[in-house]
Amino acid sequence: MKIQKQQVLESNKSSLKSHEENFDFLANKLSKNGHDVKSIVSKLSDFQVAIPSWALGAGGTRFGRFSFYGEPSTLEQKIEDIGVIHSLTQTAGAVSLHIPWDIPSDYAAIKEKADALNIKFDAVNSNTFQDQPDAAETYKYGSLSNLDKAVREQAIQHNIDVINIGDKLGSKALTVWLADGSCFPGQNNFQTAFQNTQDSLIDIYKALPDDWKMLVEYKPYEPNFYSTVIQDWGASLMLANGCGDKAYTLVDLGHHLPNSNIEQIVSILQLKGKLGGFHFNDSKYGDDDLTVGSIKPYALFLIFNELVYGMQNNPQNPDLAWMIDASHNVKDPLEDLIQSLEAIQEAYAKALLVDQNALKEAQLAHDVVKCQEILQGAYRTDVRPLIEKARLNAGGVINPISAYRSLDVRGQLIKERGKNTVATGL
Ligand code: LRH
Ligand code: MN
Ligand code: MN
Repeated sequence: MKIQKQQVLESNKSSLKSHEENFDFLANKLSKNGHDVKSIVSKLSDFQVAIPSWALGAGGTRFGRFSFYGEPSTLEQKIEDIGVIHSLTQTAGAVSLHIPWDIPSDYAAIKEKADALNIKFDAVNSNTFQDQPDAAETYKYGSLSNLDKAVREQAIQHNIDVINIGDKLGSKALTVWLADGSCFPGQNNFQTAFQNTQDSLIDIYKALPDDWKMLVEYKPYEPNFYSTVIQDWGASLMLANGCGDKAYTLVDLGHHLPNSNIEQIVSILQLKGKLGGFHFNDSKYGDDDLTVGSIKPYALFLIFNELVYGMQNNPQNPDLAWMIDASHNVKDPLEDLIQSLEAIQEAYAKALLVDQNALKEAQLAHDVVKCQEILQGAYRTDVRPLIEKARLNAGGVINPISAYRSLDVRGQLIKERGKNTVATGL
């Protein structure tokens, strides 16, 4: 399944006029208020988010999984699906692979396929949270933190193998997320587990090519429910600092205890030049991995407000690896990803509307009401015409969900792949 240019043009025909009217109205208003609309639209067009290979099939929970049919079962098919999303949205120009779920059998063929669809290989993810069928050692009691040297060595070697796989594809970052921790008090010595993890990460870091980054992801709980070795940004930052300049903290929106001030976390990490990557999702309770912006869109906007501030004011922080880390049971996964991309673009566009100079002045005057007015004024703006324009300029469709439906993408995928497909991964 490949979306043709002609289909994109066809799909835009009916809504072009009303889009132009809405855009002109908004652009006029924003320009009068001093905004550079052209630059905002071009920033939106440039913004690309990686799609993880595990989000293209129905996710499921440990209680059950309900297939959506026509799901991809090979890496080629996963890249084709991302190609569909990218053709419509022009925002999903990258894939993030999880090894060993997605080891390419033919590197040249995979690269060629991705190139043809304009898809880059973003960060590669290692997996030491599951035992592999042919593995000599088990990760039941941890991987990089394990008390057993042989287990640590196996986990270190796996991460080095992942770097080598990513290198062949053009990836430039390794994301390490560990399930390591304990389920009961006394099970682990916290200091030993942390020190082992640091030493193991340093061994992996030594194998990192010069132009690569290592992204250390944190998460407070699950699958371990008493302690997790890399439980928060502080632990991640300490480990990254212990490795060196190419190691950074990765923030996953779902990996915080309730009510954590995530915007403050990303802000301070950028100040220190140590925010390396970002996993988008939304949640009501824990690491729910729900569609981005579906539960707390204002929180997402506040986070983007800090990210935009950081992108404009913190040259010490590198460009970020953006990725959607969502998956669930009840939606067509491709529609869900399109909705997530839309929510990300929306929060980004609104954050670009925050008048940073006015905000600074209001802060200096201790005008708390004005500060809130400035943020909420941006948040309350309906920015969808800007996002539509950004998509149109880049060659995408005005309304990706309705185009996806009117082109009957899922129906085509079922025709091609059959009903009884099972996506590999989570
Ligand atoms: C862990 C996590 C991590 C994994 C992905 C499958 O909860 O967020 O990023 O790689 O889920
Ligand atoms: Mn994640
Ligand atoms: Mn997660």
